[in-house]
Amino acid sequence: TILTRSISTCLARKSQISSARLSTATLAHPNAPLDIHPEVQEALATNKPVVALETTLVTHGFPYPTNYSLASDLEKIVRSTGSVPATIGIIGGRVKIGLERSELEWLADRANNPSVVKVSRRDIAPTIGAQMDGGTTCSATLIFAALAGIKVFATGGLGGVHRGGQDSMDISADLFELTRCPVGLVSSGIKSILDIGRTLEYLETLGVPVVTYGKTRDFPSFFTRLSGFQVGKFLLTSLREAYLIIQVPWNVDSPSTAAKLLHTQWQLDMDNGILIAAPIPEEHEKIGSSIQQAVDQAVRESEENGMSKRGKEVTPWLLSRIVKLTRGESLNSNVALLKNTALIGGQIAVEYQKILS
Ligand code: PSU
Ligand code: MN
Repeated sequence: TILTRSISTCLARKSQISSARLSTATLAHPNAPLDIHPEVQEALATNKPVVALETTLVTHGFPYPTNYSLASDLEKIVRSTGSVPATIGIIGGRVKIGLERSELEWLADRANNPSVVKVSRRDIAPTIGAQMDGGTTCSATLIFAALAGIKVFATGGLGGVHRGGQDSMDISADLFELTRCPVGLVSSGIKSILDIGRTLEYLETLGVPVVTYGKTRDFPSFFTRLSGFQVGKFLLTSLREAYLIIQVPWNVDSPSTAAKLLHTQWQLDMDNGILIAAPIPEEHEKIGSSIQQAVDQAVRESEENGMSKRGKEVTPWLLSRIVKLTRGESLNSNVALLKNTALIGGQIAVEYQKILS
């Protein structure tokens, strides 16, 4: 009991420290170029569930004005679960954790600022130094969520190992960032343009837990629910049952199980994130396979025309090419899977907060 008491004192102290970090005034560097929206600040200070949302999908993923309405809808969905949304981006060289409508509109309408930066970890300080605007990728969003003490982040597709990545070494910074940010990231897996098998191998090497969410044991394939890759060995919801079913991957089937997993990870001081992969809702499954053909075509084209060697431009180019090839159909699916992860993210954040209180 002495041991457990000292662990709980330690944890209590840790949570005090992290809640003390919540307002900008008490950040380790109080003059850092970072603003936490008052609503988010209040939520964090009073232990309300908060869900981080990224803005690369606004600045480089979707066209205007769909991107603006989508981002607002995602915030609404998070709210409907009882969580507070914190959409993260960079405006005029300041990091914003939680955006005003006008700020979101500013980032969304690229006519305002055609030079808006796609910001991953390496781009943060230069973007701020140049006082520019930026949409944060998963990697940058993870960093700022962790800094603010936000434990759940919902997005569509995580970056990963690109096809041919074993030669080009094009591996998204998103993967490594999950090793240093204690955040549960809910996504529909990784983007369809990537190499799923190698991405899972890489995440395994990095020690990032990967779990599927819901009924399927298959790692989702973004536009479709199945990829043929299973991610682990047994079922988390019932260990006993798990031993009876051989070859079933790690899987959680409820917000509370997912929250418990996050809690356990951090209770043991493993300060890395967890990838929670929620497949696209079933009604979008059918169209998914035809979209996947367009994906494969776009990837082939990018190899032929040299786009695949253009660093961070590759992903936005492929995504817009897929929109053209599918006459916009891929956007509908992308919206659907994003709304789904926002909902699940909100629910998990609520359950996580329940465990803490
Ligand atoms: N998924 C989308 N649209 C996007 C992205 C993902 O449907 O724009 C963004 C995410 O922000 C992700 C980034 O972090 O693409 C990965 O880019 P790269 O592959 O260059 O690391
Ligand atoms: Mn890349």
